[in-house]
Amino acid sequence: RVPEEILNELDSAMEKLEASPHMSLLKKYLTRDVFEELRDLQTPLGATLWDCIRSGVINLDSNIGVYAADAQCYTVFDLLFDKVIEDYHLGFKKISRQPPCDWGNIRNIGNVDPTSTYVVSTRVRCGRSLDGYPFNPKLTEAQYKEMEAKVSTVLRDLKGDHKGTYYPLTGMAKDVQQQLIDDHFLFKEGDRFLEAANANRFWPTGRGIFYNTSKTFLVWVNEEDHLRIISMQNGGDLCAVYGRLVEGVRKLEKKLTFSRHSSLGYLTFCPTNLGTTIRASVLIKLPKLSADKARMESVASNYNLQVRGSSGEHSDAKGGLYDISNKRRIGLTEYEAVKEMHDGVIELINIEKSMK
Ligand code: ADP
Ligand code: CIR
Repeated sequence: RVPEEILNELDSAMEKLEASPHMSLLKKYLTRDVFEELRDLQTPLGATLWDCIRSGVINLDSNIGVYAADAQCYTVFDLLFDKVIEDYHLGFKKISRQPPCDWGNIRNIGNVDPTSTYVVSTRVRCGRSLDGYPFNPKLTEAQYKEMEAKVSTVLRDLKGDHKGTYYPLTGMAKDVQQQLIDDHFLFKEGDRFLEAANANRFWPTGRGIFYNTSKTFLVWVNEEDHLRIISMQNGGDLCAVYGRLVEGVRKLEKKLTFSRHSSLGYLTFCPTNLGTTIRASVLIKLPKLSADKARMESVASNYNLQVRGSSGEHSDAKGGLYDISNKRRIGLTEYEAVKEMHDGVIELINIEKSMK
């Protein structure tokens, strides 16, 4: 049974949401009917609706507002999650199935800006969860340590292009950490959405970053997801960036088992990352198009692209530098997700060139 104090939290959460002027996907889809259906449910690990919605209730200005406290939440609280997934991923329905992993023919992906006029850098990341472990809110301190030991051992063994060093966050000098964040390599600290989701418990225990000497292949350990696998470099050579990511993931898959759901694909903490978990992005300057931010956002959305600020999600675009990426991650293949960014960014550049 869901404890009385959690039910009380849920009842006041619902009132708070109903009074809120912000339209998160949580507010949009947690209708009274859905709320009544889900209020008294919990997963086998004991996760409640409150665990899933607390981030969006504490941060009423959330875009999405929900996280899955454990993998079972996607099933137990499906009345809420399915709607959020369908809305965010532009039409992935409950009856849809994520196709099998398909990286496609990497050589068909080109440079999005061959003259290096607009694109400053290119990055492709994916998320992975380790089979047998819950998501952040349900992990114990001992599990964080165990997972870090397991993953860092595998990472330290990587060869070739992916050979590198693992740096735990525990004991990292503050200035070193800040420089890595400023240079776009490391996750930020104290994200209020993750904090309210109960995802920062025992911080910095078990968290860390791995990278090769050129900082073109990186792995985040135990931030929002168990693993975030990243490939990035300056310029617009998406083929090189994507190829390095695919090879890196293939090497890691040989040593680690990742959780995959029969219809949702690779499982992640946030429903926006399910499926391929791919976010392919460029940091780009489009001075004419971005003079009207609303117009740029609407043009980008025509190509299923999302616009973020220059330091990632919920940040500002400093110096006119924007982060433009594929929005959908589920309901298409890995190759198609990357191609969506590739084709859309080429179109945006063409529009910029045609503007007076
Ligand atoms: P995520 O990509 O994992 O969803 P964020 O939006 O917080 O998370 O971005 C993480 C970091 O990656 C930020 O520092 C962001 O500026 C950086 N980043 C994203 N895209 C690029 C890119 N194309 N080139 C360089 N850095 C990038
Ligand atoms: C929010 O709801 O705004 C945060 N919890 C972040 C959600 C992830 N957003 C996204 O667009 N990928």
